[in-house]
Amino acid sequence: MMIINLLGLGLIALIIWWFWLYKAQEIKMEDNELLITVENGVYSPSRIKLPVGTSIELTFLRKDPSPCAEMLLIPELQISESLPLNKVKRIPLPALKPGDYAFHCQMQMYKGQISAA
Ligand SMILES: [Cu+2]
Repeated sequence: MMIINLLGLGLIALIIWWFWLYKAQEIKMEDNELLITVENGVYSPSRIKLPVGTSIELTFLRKDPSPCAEMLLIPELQISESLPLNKVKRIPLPALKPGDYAFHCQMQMYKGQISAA
């Protein structure tokens, strides 16, 4: 009985997660910009391709309440920003040179990479 209840809860969680993911992708398409969510230990998407030489704004939505997820660092670009919980934060990037730029939280538990080409 207990196991069946747990399975049911797991299924509900999966459905919520699935629908949330779908919604996030929809926002991205609609605004024609990139929304990066911060949740469950990952940035999604975590690998981002950007064109060289244009200034672009990254949009972050942090859903993870842990303090670890708060800071967003892009060391090569001297970017260090705090992400408010459940609010969209826009971070303008300078025009990029070709190369890879890592971004991560303070303790590097969340990790992502921007590739400019
Ligand atoms: Cu962290």
